[in-house]
Amino acid sequence: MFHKDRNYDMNKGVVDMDQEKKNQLFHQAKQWVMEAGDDIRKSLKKPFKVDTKRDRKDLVTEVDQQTEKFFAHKIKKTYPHHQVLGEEGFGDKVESLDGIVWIIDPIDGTMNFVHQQRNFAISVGIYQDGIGQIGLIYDVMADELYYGLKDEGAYKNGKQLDRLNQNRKLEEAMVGINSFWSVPNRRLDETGIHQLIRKVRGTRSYGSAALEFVYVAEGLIDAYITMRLSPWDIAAGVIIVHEAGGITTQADGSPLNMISHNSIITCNPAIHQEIITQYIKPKQ
Ligand code: 2AM
Ligand code: CA
Repeated sequence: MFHKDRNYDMNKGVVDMDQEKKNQLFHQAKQWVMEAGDDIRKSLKKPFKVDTKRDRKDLVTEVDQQTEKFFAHKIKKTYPHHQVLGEEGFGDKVESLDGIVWIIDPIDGTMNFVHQQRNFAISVGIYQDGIGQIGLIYDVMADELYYGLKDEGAYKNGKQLDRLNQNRKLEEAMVGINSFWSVPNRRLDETGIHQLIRKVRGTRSYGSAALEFVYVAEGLIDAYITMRLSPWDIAAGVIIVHEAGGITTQADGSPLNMISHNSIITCNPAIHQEIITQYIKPKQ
Protein backbone atom coordinates (compact mmCIF):
# COMPACT_ATOMS: atom_id res chain seq x y z
CA MET A 1 0.00 0.00 0.00
CA PHE A 2 1.26 3.45 -0.82
CA HIS A 3 1.85 5.66 2.18
CA LYS A 4 2.44 9.36 1.85
CA ASP A 5 5.29 9.50 4.40
CA ARG A 6 7.41 6.90 2.65
CA ASN A 7 9.24 6.46 -0.57
CA TYR A 8 7.87 3.39 -2.26
CA ASP A 9 9.77 1.22 -4.66
CA MET A 10 7.72 -1.48 -6.47
CA ASN A 11 10.55 -3.99 -6.20
CA LYS A 12 12.08 -3.22 -2.85
CA GLY A 13 8.96 -2.19 -0.94
CA VAL A 14 9.32 0.62 1.54
CA VAL A 15 12.65 2.41 1.37
CA ASP A 16 14.16 5.32 3.25
CA MET A 17 12.13 8.17 4.63
CA ASP A 18 11.79 11.07 2.23
CA GLN A 19 14.53 13.60 3.03
CA GLU A 20 12.27 16.61 3.12
CA LYS A 21 9.79 14.78 5.34
CA LYS A 22 12.63 13.74 7.65
CA ASN A 23 13.92 17.32 7.97
CA GLN A 24 10.45 18.62 8.63
CA LEU A 25 9.77 15.93 11.26
CA PHE A 26 13.11 16.61 12.94
CA HIS A 27 12.52 20.36 13.20
CA GLN A 28 9.03 19.81 14.53
CA ALA A 29 10.20 17.24 17.09
CA LYS A 30 13.07 19.51 18.18
CA GLN A 31 10.71 22.44 18.69
CA TRP A 32 8.40 20.32 20.87
CA VAL A 33 11.32 18.91 22.88
CA MET A 34 12.64 22.41 23.62
CA GLU A 35 9.14 23.62 24.55
CA ALA A 36 8.62 20.62 26.86
CA GLY A 37 12.04 21.27 28.42
CA ASP A 38 11.02 24.86 29.16
CA ASP A 39 7.81 23.67 30.81
CA ILE A 40 9.72 21.12 32.92
CA ARG A 41 12.16 23.79 34.16
CA LYS A 42 9.20 26.01 35.09
CA SER A 43 7.50 23.12 36.88
CA LEU A 44 10.52 22.76 39.17
CA LYS A 45 9.77 26.16 40.67
CA LYS A 46 6.69 24.85 42.45
CA PRO A 47 5.84 21.63 44.33
CA PHE A 48 4.74 18.65 42.24
CA LYS A 49 3.05 15.39 43.09
CA VAL A 50 5.18 12.23 43.24
CA ASP A 51 3.63 8.74 43.03
CA THR A 52 5.02 5.24 42.80
CA LYS A 53 4.18 2.72 40.07
CA ARG A 54 5.21 -0.94 40.42
CA ASP A 55 7.14 -0.45 43.66
CA ARG A 56 8.55 2.27 45.95
CA LYS A 57 11.60 2.70 43.70
CA ASP A 58 9.59 3.18 40.52
CA LEU A 59 8.63 6.86 40.61
CA VAL A 60 6.34 8.96 38.46
CA THR A 61 5.42 12.61 38.89
CA GLU A 62 2.69 14.76 37.47
CA VAL A 63 5.42 16.41 35.40
CA ASP A 64 6.22 13.09 33.65
CA GLN A 65 2.52 12.71 32.88
CA GLN A 66 1.94 16.29 31.73
CA THR A 67 5.00 16.14 29.48
CA GLU A 68 3.91 12.93 27.81
CA LYS A 69 0.38 14.30 27.34
CA PHE A 70 1.91 17.39 25.70
CA PHE A 71 3.76 15.24 23.14
CA ALA A 72 0.85 12.84 22.53
CA HIS A 73 -1.53 15.74 21.95
CA LYS A 74 0.80 17.64 19.59
CA ILE A 75 1.68 14.52 17.59
CA LYS A 76 -1.89 13.30 17.22
CA LYS A 77 -3.08 16.74 16.15
CA THR A 78 -0.31 17.31 13.62
CA TYR A 79 0.21 13.73 12.37
CA PRO A 80 -3.02 11.80 13.02
CA HIS A 81 -1.73 8.66 11.27
CA HIS A 82 1.46 8.42 13.40
CA GLN A 83 1.50 6.16 16.47
CA VAL A 84 2.81 7.19 19.89
CA LEU A 85 4.43 4.73 22.30
CA GLY A 86 5.04 6.49 25.62
CA GLU A 87 6.13 5.31 29.06
CA GLU A 88 3.19 6.82 30.93
CA GLY A 89 0.53 5.32 28.65
CA PHE A 90 -0.97 8.46 27.09
CA GLY A 91 -0.08 7.27 23.61
CA ASP A 92 -1.41 4.29 21.68
CA LYS A 93 -1.41 0.57 22.39
CA VAL A 94 1.44 -0.08 19.99
CA GLU A 95 1.69 -3.71 18.95
CA SER A 96 3.78 -3.34 15.82
CA LEU A 97 6.23 -0.78 14.52
CA ASP A 98 4.56 -0.53 11.11
CA GLY A 99 4.35 3.04 9.86
CA ILE A 100 5.72 5.95 11.83
CA VAL A 101 5.99 5.50 15.59
CA TRP A 102 7.18 8.09 18.10
CA ILE A 103 8.74 6.33 21.09
CA ILE A 104 8.82 8.74 24.02
CA ASP A 105 10.13 8.91 27.55
CA PRO A 106 8.93 12.28 28.85
CA ILE A 107 11.43 12.18 31.73
CA ASP A 108 14.17 9.59 31.72
CA GLY A 109 15.82 9.53 35.12
CA THR A 110 12.72 10.36 37.16
CA MET A 111 14.49 9.48 40.40
CA ASN A 112 17.13 12.10 39.57
CA PHE A 113 14.38 14.55 38.68
CA VAL A 114 12.75 14.03 42.10
CA HIS A 115 15.87 13.86 44.27
CA GLN A 116 18.35 16.06 42.43
CA GLN A 117 16.38 18.25 40.03
CA ARG A 118 19.02 17.50 37.41
CA ASN A 119 20.55 14.62 35.42
CA PHE A 120 17.31 13.72 33.65
CA ALA A 121 16.37 13.92 29.99
CA ILE A 122 13.53 13.96 27.51
CA SER A 123 13.96 11.12 25.02
CA VAL A 124 12.17 10.99 21.66
CA GLY A 125 12.85 8.38 18.97
CA ILE A 126 11.03 8.39 15.63
CA TYR A 127 10.88 5.04 13.83
CA GLN A 128 9.56 4.12 10.41
CA ASP A 129 8.67 0.47 9.90
CA GLY A 130 10.93 -0.43 12.81
CA ILE A 131 13.92 1.53 11.56
CA GLY A 132 15.21 4.41 13.68
CA GLN A 133 15.16 7.66 11.72
CA ILE A 134 15.45 10.46 14.27
CA GLY A 135 16.58 10.42 17.91
CA LEU A 136 16.55 13.38 20.29
CA ILE A 137 17.76 13.38 23.89
CA TYR A 138 17.57 16.65 25.77
CA ASP A 139 19.43 17.12 29.06
CA VAL A 140 16.92 19.64 30.37
CA MET A 141 18.91 21.32 33.16
CA ALA A 142 22.22 21.40 31.27
CA ASP A 143 20.35 22.67 28.16
CA GLU A 144 22.22 20.14 25.99
CA LEU A 145 20.40 18.71 23.01
CA TYR A 146 21.79 15.53 21.48
CA TYR A 147 20.29 14.22 18.27
CA GLY A 148 20.94 11.68 15.57
CA LEU A 149 19.49 11.45 12.09
CA LYS A 150 19.71 8.19 10.14
CA ASP A 151 22.74 8.31 7.82
CA GLU A 152 23.38 11.97 8.71
CA GLY A 153 25.35 11.69 11.93
CA ALA A 154 24.95 12.48 15.62
CA TYR A 155 25.19 15.96 17.11
CA LYS A 156 25.37 17.75 20.44
CA ASN A 157 24.04 21.31 20.30
CA GLY A 158 24.70 21.26 16.55
CA LYS A 159 28.30 20.00 16.75
CA GLN A 160 28.95 16.58 15.22
CA LEU A 161 29.92 13.67 17.48
CA ASP A 162 32.35 11.54 15.50
CA ARG A 163 35.29 10.97 17.77
CA LEU A 164 34.90 7.49 19.27
CA ASN A 165 38.39 6.18 19.97
CA GLN A 166 38.78 3.23 17.57
CA ASN A 167 41.75 1.91 19.51
CA ARG A 168 40.09 1.94 22.92
CA LYS A 169 41.36 -0.92 25.10
CA LEU A 170 39.24 -2.42 27.86
CA GLU A 171 41.92 -1.54 30.42
CA GLU A 172 41.42 2.14 29.55
CA ALA A 173 37.65 2.04 29.34
CA MET A 174 35.03 3.83 31.44
CA VAL A 175 31.89 1.71 31.76
CA GLY A 176 28.43 2.83 32.82
CA ILE A 177 26.78 0.25 35.08
CA ASN A 178 24.29 0.44 37.92
CA SER A 179 24.05 -1.10 41.34
CA PHE A 180 21.80 -3.96 40.15
CA TRP A 181 25.04 -5.75 39.31
CA SER A 182 26.22 -5.70 42.91
CA VAL A 183 23.41 -8.02 44.00
CA PRO A 184 22.53 -11.51 42.69
CA ASN A 185 20.73 -11.53 39.36
CA ARG A 186 18.27 -14.09 38.04
CA ARG A 187 19.37 -14.13 34.41
CA LEU A 188 22.99 -13.09 34.16
CA ASP A 189 26.03 -14.17 36.10
CA GLU A 190 27.07 -11.07 38.02
CA THR A 191 30.54 -12.47 38.72
CA GLY A 192 31.42 -11.87 35.06
CA ILE A 193 30.49 -8.21 35.52
CA HIS A 194 32.57 -8.08 38.71
CA GLN A 195 35.58 -9.26 36.67
CA LEU A 196 34.81 -6.57 34.11
CA ILE A 197 34.74 -3.93 36.86
CA ARG A 198 38.22 -5.04 37.95
CA LYS A 199 39.48 -4.98 34.36
CA VAL A 200 38.30 -1.53 33.23
CA ARG A 201 39.73 1.82 34.26
CA GLY A 202 36.57 3.04 35.96
CA THR A 203 32.81 2.74 36.26
CA ARG A 204 30.10 5.38 36.40
CA SER A 205 26.39 5.34 37.20
CA TYR A 206 24.30 8.31 36.12
CA GLY A 207 20.75 7.06 36.71
CA SER A 208 19.38 8.00 33.29
CA ALA A 209 19.66 5.47 30.50
CA ALA A 210 19.14 8.16 27.87
CA LEU A 211 22.02 10.22 29.23
CA GLU A 212 24.28 7.16 29.46
CA PHE A 213 23.59 6.47 25.77
CA VAL A 214 24.61 9.98 24.73
CA TYR A 215 27.69 9.81 26.94
CA VAL A 216 28.68 6.68 24.97
CA ALA A 217 28.02 8.60 21.73
CA GLU A 218 30.19 11.44 23.00
CA GLY A 219 32.97 9.11 24.22
CA LEU A 220 32.62 10.21 27.87
CA ILE A 221 32.06 6.57 28.75
CA ASP A 222 32.95 3.68 26.45
CA ALA A 223 30.09 1.31 27.27
CA TYR A 224 26.84 1.18 29.20
CA ILE A 225 25.47 -2.18 30.32
CA THR A 226 22.08 -2.56 31.94
CA MET A 227 19.22 -4.96 32.42
CA ARG A 228 15.66 -4.95 31.15
CA LEU A 229 15.16 -1.54 29.63
CA SER A 230 11.92 -0.60 27.90
CA PRO A 231 11.70 0.74 24.33
CA TRP A 232 11.30 4.36 25.51
CA ASP A 233 14.53 4.13 27.55
CA ILE A 234 16.59 3.27 24.46
CA ALA A 235 14.72 4.32 21.28
CA ALA A 236 16.46 7.66 20.77
CA GLY A 237 19.76 6.54 22.28
CA VAL A 238 20.38 3.66 19.86
CA ILE A 239 20.02 6.04 16.89
CA ILE A 240 22.38 8.62 18.38
CA VAL A 241 24.99 6.02 19.37
CA HIS A 242 24.80 4.35 15.96
CA GLU A 243 25.22 7.65 14.14
CA ALA A 244 28.23 8.49 16.35
CA GLY A 245 29.87 5.21 15.26
CA GLY A 246 28.85 3.10 18.25
CA ILE A 247 26.88 -0.13 18.54
CA THR A 248 23.94 -1.30 20.67
CA THR A 249 22.82 -4.91 21.06
CA GLN A 250 21.15 -7.06 23.66
CA ALA A 251 23.58 -8.10 26.38
CA ASP A 252 24.12 -11.46 24.68
CA GLY A 253 25.00 -9.76 21.40
CA SER A 254 21.69 -10.42 19.64
CA PRO A 255 19.76 -7.63 17.87
CA LEU A 256 17.42 -5.36 19.85
CA ASN A 257 13.69 -5.86 19.94
CA MET A 258 12.12 -2.41 20.03
CA ILE A 259 8.69 -3.50 21.25
CA SER A 260 9.75 -5.49 24.29
CA HIS A 261 12.29 -5.36 27.13
CA ASN A 262 16.00 -5.65 26.44
CA SER A 263 19.08 -6.14 28.58
CA ILE A 264 21.47 -4.00 26.64
CA ILE A 265 25.04 -3.06 25.98
CA THR A 266 25.69 0.15 24.08
CA CYS A 267 29.29 0.54 23.32
CA ASN A 268 32.36 1.71 21.48
CA PRO A 269 32.75 -1.06 18.81
CA ALA A 270 36.41 -1.54 19.77
CA ILE A 271 35.40 -3.32 23.01
CA HIS A 272 31.87 -4.61 22.28
CA GLN A 273 32.69 -8.22 21.34
CA GLU A 274 35.29 -8.61 24.09
CA ILE A 275 32.85 -7.52 26.80
CA ILE A 276 30.13 -9.87 25.52
CA THR A 277 32.26 -12.94 24.98
CA GLN A 278 34.51 -12.60 28.03
CA TYR A 279 32.33 -11.02 30.70
CA ILE A 280 28.59 -11.32 30.06
CA LYS A 281 27.52 -14.86 30.79
CA PRO A 282 24.08 -16.42 31.22
CA LYS A 283 23.38 -17.85 34.66
CA GLN A 284 24.20 -21.60 34.83
P1 2AM B 1 13.07 6.13 34.09
O1 2AM B 1 13.70 7.15 34.92
O2 2AM B 1 12.39 6.68 32.88
O3 2AM B 1 12.16 5.21 34.87
C1 2AM B 1 17.85 4.18 35.96
O4 2AM B 1 18.94 3.33 36.16
C2 2AM B 1 17.51 4.17 34.49
O5 2AM B 1 16.87 2.95 34.14
C3 2AM B 1 16.54 5.25 34.10
O6 2AM B 1 16.80 5.59 32.77
C4 2AM B 1 15.20 4.59 34.26
O7 2AM B 1 14.22 5.18 33.46
C5 2AM B 1 15.53 3.21 33.73
N1 2AM B 1 14.66 2.16 34.22
C6 2AM B 1 13.98 1.32 33.42
N2 2AM B 1 13.29 0.43 34.15
C7 2AM B 1 13.51 0.73 35.45
C8 2AM B 1 13.05 0.18 36.70
N3 2AM B 1 12.23 -0.86 36.76
N4 2AM B 1 13.46 0.79 37.84
C9 2AM B 1 14.29 1.85 37.79
N5 2AM B 1 14.77 2.38 36.65
C10 2AM B 1 14.39 1.84 35.50
CA1 CA C 1 10.50 7.92 32.37
